[in-house]
Amino acid sequence: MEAVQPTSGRDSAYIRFPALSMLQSERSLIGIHMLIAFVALSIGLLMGPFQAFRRSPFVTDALGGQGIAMPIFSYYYQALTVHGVLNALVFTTFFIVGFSYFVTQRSLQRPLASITAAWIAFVLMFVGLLLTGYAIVSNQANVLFTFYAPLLAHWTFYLGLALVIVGSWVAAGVVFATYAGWRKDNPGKAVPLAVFAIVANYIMWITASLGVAIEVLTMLLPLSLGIVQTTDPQVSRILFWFFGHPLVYFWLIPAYVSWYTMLPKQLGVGLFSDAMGRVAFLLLMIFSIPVGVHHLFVDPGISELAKVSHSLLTFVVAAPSFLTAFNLGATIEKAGRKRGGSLISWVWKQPWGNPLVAAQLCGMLLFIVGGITGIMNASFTLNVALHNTTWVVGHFHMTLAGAVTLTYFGIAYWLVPLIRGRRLISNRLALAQIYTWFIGMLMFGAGMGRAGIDGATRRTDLGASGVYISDLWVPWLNLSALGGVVLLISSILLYVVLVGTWFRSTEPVENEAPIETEGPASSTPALFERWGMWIAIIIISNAIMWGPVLLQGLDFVNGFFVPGQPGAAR
Ligand code: HAS
Repeated sequence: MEAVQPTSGRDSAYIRFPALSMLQSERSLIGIHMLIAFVALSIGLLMGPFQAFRRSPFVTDALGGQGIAMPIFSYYYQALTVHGVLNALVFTTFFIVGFSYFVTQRSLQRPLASITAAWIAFVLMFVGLLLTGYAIVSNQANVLFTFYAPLLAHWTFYLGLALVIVGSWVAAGVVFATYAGWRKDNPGKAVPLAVFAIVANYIMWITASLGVAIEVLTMLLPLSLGIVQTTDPQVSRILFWFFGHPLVYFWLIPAYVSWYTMLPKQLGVGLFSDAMGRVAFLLLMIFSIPVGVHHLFVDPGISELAKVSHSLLTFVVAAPSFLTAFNLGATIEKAGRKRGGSLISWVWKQPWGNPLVAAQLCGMLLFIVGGITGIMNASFTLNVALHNTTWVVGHFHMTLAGAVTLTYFGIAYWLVPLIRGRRLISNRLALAQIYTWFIGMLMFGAGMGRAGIDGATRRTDLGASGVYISDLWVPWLNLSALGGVVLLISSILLYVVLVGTWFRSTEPVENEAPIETEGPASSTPALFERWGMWIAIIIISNAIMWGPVLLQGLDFVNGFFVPGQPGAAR
């Protein structure tokens, strides 16, 4: 692996560890994103097990019928907002932006197009985080991470989130400009798959976040400032979920980057099919937005036609993940067979003792469960029964808290040493952390999912009343709490490893980043990188799939989908 050559004056402050091939300027930038991400996660994580304990009949009974108090944040919904916002919005966004810079700079072997713009993006996001944090800590924003109307927060909450989004747009601009520079210098070459995926992710993200930006700027911020006195919750929910579903793929795609482009290197084999990977990323980019009505199946102000068509497209957006399962399954099997595995034994012939690999493989196993439960959610009839039950909580702890977060841990376990220039403090502890997370999340997800089938409600402070509506929930909520204990242990281990690596590790790092710097050996169709054409398709498909929903929400067209019926009932 050759070191990146400085190409301009600003890069002459060259790296302390040339073998690591990361420019010093980028290293600080990426490092600060990781730092903020993991500090935010440390607070967000702590709230998780306590949510589970508070819902557990066993814990409540042991405390004489009083639900356990939440740590730091006394109010249940405040703690739940901290948990959701810090884990699902702050940790992910800072991690993804930092990781995207790393992948782009390192994979394209060139400095970021503008380090100044990247720092401006960081400052915007950080100031946004402080504003949002102020609103939550001062108990003025108990609106959860899905912050649509009619719940209302202090204006600093919305302004903060708007700044985080604008900051992420600037960050996307830096990545696009770096890619454009590479494209100009490398005509006819296919860009490495990792950067292809990052570019697709940001195109999707910018399109999707327009919805929430409009919601915040035209509805929630004016309302919270008292500029307007009323708002329309249905339109607010429509704009939120235009953004809310693609948001989950914004989290997922960086994990896929690791599975597609880094895991094969860590396993010592090539990816089964690079072209199939590109198709999967394009499909995710196009189909992740026009499906969001599946979060609004029980809303009265949405037509049945919109619900059915978004439901059908939700099955389509699962297709790239099926392609991924096939592509990665073949790759992992190849690696297992190379290690002497046969028809079945390739499964345990993987390096399960390597925390970087184990994190990703365990993440994949959880994603099988998360994927199946997601497809069940997409079915209208099942959704009506499961929506707003703890089943959905089980689903997203298998996907986001399971597959995605475990993979981010696997990435952090090589990226933090690389940034610090020191080896991971202990492979054993890291491994214990990964497996406890895997087991704890399985227990938690199984408990939540099963209780949800029996109708256990999500987003309700069961511990406050000490009353459990159904005895059927009891064993499953207790199982979730047990999962919470295991996850608490895992979280402590995570910070022992990360903080220990940062401050106590003394051995210089030896490993290279597991990242490709070349495109595929075989040629891929130039069509794949015709971004203008894909963006046009995204605009047209969303105009078709969301336009009528929004018009109906705005009451421009009464009964657009159901002629003769009155407009949205609110
Ligand atoms: Fe979801 C609700 C449908 C994926 C996150 N989802 C949520 C919410 C969150 C979330 C946070 O249709 C709740 C939001 C809220 O608070 O209200 N979801 C889906 C579908 C998919 C899906 C169809 N979701 C995700 C991902 C998430 C995520 C990814 C986060 C990262 N979801 C829904 C629906 C709702 C919903 C409804 C609304 C529910 C309601 O009523 O409120 C699909 O994309 C899933 C496709 C995945 C697969 C699995 C592929 C498996 C792979 C692993 C391969 C394994 C290998 C084995 C190779 C088809 C790729 C390796 C071998 C070894 C030896 C290890």
